[in-house]
Amino acid sequence: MSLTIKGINSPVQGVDDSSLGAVLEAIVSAAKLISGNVQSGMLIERPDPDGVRNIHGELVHTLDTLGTNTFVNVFKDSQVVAGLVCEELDVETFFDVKDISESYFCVLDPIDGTSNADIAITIGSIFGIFKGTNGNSVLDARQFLRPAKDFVAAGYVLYGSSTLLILATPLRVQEFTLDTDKMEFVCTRSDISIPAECPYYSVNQGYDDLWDDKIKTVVNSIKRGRSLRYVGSLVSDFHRDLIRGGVYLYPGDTNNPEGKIRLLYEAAVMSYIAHYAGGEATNGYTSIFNLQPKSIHQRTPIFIGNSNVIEQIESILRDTT
Ligand code: AHM
Ligand code: MG
Repeated sequence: MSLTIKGINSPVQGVDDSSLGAVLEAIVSAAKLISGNVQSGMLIERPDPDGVRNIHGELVHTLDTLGTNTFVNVFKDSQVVAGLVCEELDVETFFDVKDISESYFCVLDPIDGTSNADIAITIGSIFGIFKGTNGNSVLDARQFLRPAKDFVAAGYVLYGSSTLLILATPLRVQEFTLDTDKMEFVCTRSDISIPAECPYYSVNQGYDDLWDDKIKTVVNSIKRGRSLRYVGSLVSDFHRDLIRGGVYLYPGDTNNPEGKIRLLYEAAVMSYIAHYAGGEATNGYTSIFNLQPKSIHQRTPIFIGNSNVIEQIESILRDTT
């Protein structure tokens, strides 16, 4: 079960549907374009504090707009992506396709961590892919309000000192690195599983005054014997945990009871990757892999990484009064 995807130099394992292959080709071509934009850094990314804000109240950066437009264009051209939910677009977007019964629905954070873009720190694009339900002909939010376990594939692109594509399917989690001479992705890790060790934890410790006692107990308990690493781009922090072992926490607090991370196009995607790499993700009480979203831009608290540490967190939250 493998398929040749334009832009990737070896057949991709876990994919044998040509329409899904076309979705991945669209993502690969967007990744290459955005990688070039990200490399330009401050030549194009000049945040304007008085600029437009998105539905989440966050400043829209030049790269957010470029990233969104790039994905919208490749998905539209693909003729196989029938719909998109995107962090930067208030409502669902639908596209014409060749054959609605062979089409897919994507969720997307086009550029995660844009507040790091003007300081040359790693950022990324996060995507999840659903096969349509109800014969695909229903064109509304129902196509997207599904748990992570329904994705047929999901992943992210990391724009750092190199550009990486992480692609998870139920068969395996693979890593591809962009060869910038040939402008094609090369498989660099063919079957990723989160290591048994968990040397790192990541959390924005600056919010500790806003946490309730349960969260303080969780953080105090899991930080023992571990090094703190916090990039402030979920893709970067999660990628370290995927390859080296670690846990990422973004709990709710008094200002944001549901935290900051969006369920559909951030937490669910990462939970899917973690799941097929042997890890876990929870909102503290329920597995995010199985969590049914209620709205497209819903937020969720998230604790994700090594499964034994996630179980420890759930047990602290269950038992602490
Ligand atoms: P974004 O998708 O709008 O960039 O926001 C999500 C980002 C995550 O990548 C990161 O982990 C988090 O926000 C950092 O938030 P904070 O600055 O509150 O720690
Ligand atoms: Mg994000």
